[in-house]
Amino acid sequence: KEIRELLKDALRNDGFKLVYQPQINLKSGKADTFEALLRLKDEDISPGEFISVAEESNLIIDIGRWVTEAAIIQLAEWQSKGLEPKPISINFSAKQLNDLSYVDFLNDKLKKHGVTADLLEIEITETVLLEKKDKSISFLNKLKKSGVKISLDDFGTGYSSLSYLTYIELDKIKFDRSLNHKFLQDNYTDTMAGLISLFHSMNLVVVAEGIEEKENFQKLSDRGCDYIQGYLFSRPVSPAAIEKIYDHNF
Ligand code: G
Ligand code: G
Ligand code: MN
Ligand code: NA
Repeated sequence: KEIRELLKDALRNDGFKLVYQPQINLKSGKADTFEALLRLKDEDISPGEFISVAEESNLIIDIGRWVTEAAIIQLAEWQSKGLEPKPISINFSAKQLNDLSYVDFLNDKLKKHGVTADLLEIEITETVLLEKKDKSISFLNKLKKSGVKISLDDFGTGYSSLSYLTYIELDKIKFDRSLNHKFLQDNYTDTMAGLISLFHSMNLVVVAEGIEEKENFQKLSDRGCDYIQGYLFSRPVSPAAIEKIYDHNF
């Protein structure tokens, strides 16, 4: 079957699930945000593959809404179990800027499930900021006004113009794995420290993604990085597995 058909089936028949990867707060040593990553329940197709099909076919609009509500339901479930509230972040494709009632949808679902907006983070990439500038900025400002947090994902992989950092109020910046690998080599650790303090001066929380080695974790920690997300601490795992490490000291 074509991937597009599998995605349509999954939307109709509850065929998607979310797995979660913790971001470790280096001050507390605990997980305090969980990134939701989409999976097909019954198919062994990587998200790298099916997300691009979803984007090309516009199915990403409905899928993006499914992800949004599923994350909100998860927040409500953890809340009802008495767990300390910790945010979930979700990924947002540039194509979803065409979903003009997305912010209304999001606000409705937060209300319906009794979840406050500050527990949801939306991860955007540079392409979201580059495409159709005026329209996307007003979309993002409306999103921001609803109270959700906005983070810039995959920093260091694109053009990384800094001017767009002034268009909208971002809360977090996530350094891509490839950037971390380059700048954690011995000759560039000062550059890494400088980048982190540059973003701190803009009141952004800095997350380093894709950290697999203890040595790199230590370097980032010494240079003032706020959060680390990577296989060193945890792969993306099921909600049940997240509950087991919810308050764990990493
Ligand atoms: O864990 P991983 O292999 O899941 O993710 C591969 C890629 O797919 C990443 O770039 C990630 O941002 C993207 N991705 C995962 N889940 C989602 C989602 O729910 N929505 C969007 N737009 N992208 C996602
Ligand atoms: O594009 P985005 O940053 O949303 O994608 C997150 C992707 O990075 C997911 O596919 C996730 O599984 C993957 N990832 C998270 N931590 C690590 C890591 O330590 N190493 C590698 N190779 N991939 C990681
Ligand atoms: Mn992401
Ligand atoms: Na990334």
